[in-house]
Amino acid sequence: MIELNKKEFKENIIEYLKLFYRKNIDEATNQQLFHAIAYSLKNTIIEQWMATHKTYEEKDVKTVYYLSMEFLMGRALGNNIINLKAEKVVREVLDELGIDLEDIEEEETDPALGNGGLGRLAACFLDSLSTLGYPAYGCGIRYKYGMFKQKIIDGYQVEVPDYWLEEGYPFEIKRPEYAKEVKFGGYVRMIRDEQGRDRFIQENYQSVKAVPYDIPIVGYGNNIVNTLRIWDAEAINTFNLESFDKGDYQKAVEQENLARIICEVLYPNDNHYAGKELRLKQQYFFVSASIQRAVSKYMEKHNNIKNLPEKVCFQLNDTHPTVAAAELMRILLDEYCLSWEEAWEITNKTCAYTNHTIMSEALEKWPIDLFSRLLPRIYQIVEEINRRFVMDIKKRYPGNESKIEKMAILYQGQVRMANLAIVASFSVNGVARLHTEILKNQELKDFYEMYPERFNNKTNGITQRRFLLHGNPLLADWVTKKIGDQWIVNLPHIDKLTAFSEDPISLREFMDIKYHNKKRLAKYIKEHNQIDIDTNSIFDIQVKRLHEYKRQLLNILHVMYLYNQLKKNPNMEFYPRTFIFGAKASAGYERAKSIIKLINSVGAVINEDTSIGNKIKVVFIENYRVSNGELLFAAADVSEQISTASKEASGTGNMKFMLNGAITIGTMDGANVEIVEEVGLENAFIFGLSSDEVINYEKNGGYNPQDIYHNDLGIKEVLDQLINGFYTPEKPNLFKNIYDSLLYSNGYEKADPYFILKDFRTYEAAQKRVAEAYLDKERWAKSALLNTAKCGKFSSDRTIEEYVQDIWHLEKIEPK
Ligand code: Z57
Repeated sequence: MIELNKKEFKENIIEYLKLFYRKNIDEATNQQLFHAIAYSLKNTIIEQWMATHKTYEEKDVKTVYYLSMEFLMGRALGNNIINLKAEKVVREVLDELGIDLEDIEEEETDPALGNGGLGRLAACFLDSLSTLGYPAYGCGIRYKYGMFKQKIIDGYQVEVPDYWLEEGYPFEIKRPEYAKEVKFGGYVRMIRDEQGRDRFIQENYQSVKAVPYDIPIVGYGNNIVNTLRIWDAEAINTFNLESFDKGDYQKAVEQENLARIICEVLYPNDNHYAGKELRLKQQYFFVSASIQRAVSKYMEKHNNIKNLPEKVCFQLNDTHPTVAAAELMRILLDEYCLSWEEAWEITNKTCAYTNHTIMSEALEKWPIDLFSRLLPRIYQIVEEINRRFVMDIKKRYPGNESKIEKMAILYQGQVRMANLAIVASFSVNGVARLHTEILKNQELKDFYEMYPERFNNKTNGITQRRFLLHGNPLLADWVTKKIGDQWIVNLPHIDKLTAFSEDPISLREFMDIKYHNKKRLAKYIKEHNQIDIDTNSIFDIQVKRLHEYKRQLLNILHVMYLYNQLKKNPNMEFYPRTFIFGAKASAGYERAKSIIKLINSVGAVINEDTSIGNKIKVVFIENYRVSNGELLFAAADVSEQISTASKEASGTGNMKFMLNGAITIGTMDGANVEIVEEVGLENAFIFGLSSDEVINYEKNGGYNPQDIYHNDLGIKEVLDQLINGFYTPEKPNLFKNIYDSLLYSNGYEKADPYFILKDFRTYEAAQKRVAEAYLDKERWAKSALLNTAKCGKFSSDRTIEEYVQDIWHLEKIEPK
């Protein structure tokens, strides 16, 4: 076991401050201290990292390559200290130097190379892979600008570029020796080689140099460090100033430009496909580099490419990296001269695909002209995959044109990436039981019929190391005091807390901790929002990306409804409630941005209205991200998981709240179904249409929200306030778009496509049950505690063990 050495650590901090900044400890800024501390920690990490890779080489291990456009890592310093089990030593040293660790952690900007759930899942998976001792690489893009920073100005979202590398990132290492060339455009020429074989050569292309940067992923206390490898683009040096003709010069400039823009910025869309050419360039860029490198690394140690599947697995995180299958085919066909059948067998045994959504607007369908222009050789290969697949369909379903219509990869001028991913993979998985069932029985029914053995479920999970041990130290210490520290690496152990669920003293302690965390959040809100919130009120929190299907609108309409009630009846029984929202809207998603403005407008009115005696507050957390998420989960009483049933593939925020002892108010959607199964219906507040009901309505053309509007005065009053200037007197029309979306269909959408009015009254009733339940403090405490106790299933450690068992078949490396 390589451990952090106290004396060296302290000396290194002092040394680095001099070396990097010409400063003594007492002169250094907190930012400089952060860097010096991070580098000093990296010393130990590097030792473990090298040892890990030595072991991997000696054992000639099988490795999973997790290909993902997004890794939403969050801050590394605190997490690395925890996973190195170095907290005690670090705190001692920093104490001696008069430095506060929390202040230093605040200096790190969140690496936010992801949008939301999908990117954060990738980050949790890396943490679990290292902690469990499985050989893995995360492969992604080193975006220069990550997820934008959100400012709220006059209630509106304003996007500010996130230049996360501004101060340098201490944990990364550039590895120029592993650079790979990636080619775009041009055309394919067939030649006959000396052995008389047909060879395909890409000509007149543009290319960039993909240069990897490695970031260590430290396992918890086990001496194992895996790698997140993110690729940057650099210009290929063809700029020869002495002799260039016009064509070369032009091309050199174009190549430089391509290199400059390709990794410039993360597309800020979550669950939405925009069809931008640059996005496809990003996809092929990091995929080609990653696959080329994985194949070269394999061939350094093995002589037979045909055994690649024994040592390598590519997991495709959604369809975004699906060109991986065609890229691997290209390498096997064009560089290793395998036959199509041989290449296809290898590819099909090496690629596995995870589906994360059934939302049709998220499905990637590239126009063939764009795809074939940018990736001419890859397109040829996709054409051949499609040709053979269509033959298979015809053989299996003679004369059934509709099967081809639904399943072909190339159809009506588009490349359907999900179809390609399924056909090219040996495994297709959904991310929660309900989601996988919907895939099998509805969305991907035809594929399931053809390849039933490929389909499997992997219910998502989260890492308890970040979201409890790091994010909620008070609760973490309490849990450890009660049941020992096994839960840190074996979350199901946390069920031992059940024994305390009837013990009044334990319940008191549990709620005291919650109270402290609420105070911590209240302080943050005071500083950032200048709002005083009542720490005895119910903290009711909805934090996630802003999307109509997630129904932040249902939540805020209900707040408006409660406010109307209170205004009419100021003396009514009402337990004070703080409604907290946090959400980024994709920069081009107008409806989502209107909903943010609505939340802020409602907040501005209600928070100032003294006539309701501060019983309701509405807070919008600016720039919701991993770091402030940790504060929010720890402080929540109520977890809002209210998506339209069938739409949220899994959700993972739901699990983070549960872990921290918040009670879910939610629909039977995604992983909520399994959460309720674990904790019991009596320890959650479930409401709304079932996924079958929603799917049925959708099949039959929706429902008529007008009936509800005209028959329910409470709802009508709220909706009318969207168009009568109640919240924005100077701009009474501001929310007309929202009003219209709830009541009228247009060319694209049905009226109220997310069933907000349909579910309103059952939601309102569930919220009433919340309010009543909170009055019984002990009962509430028991429920909250049981949520923490019953969340063992939702560790990403469990999820990863299932991936390893069913898909990756990796060997566990025991700690040294
Ligand atoms: C994204 O964050 C998710 C799905 C997508 O297709 C894209 Br693009 C982005 C989310 C789902 O919406 C969540 O329900 C799920 O928990 C998460 O992916 C991780 O699987």
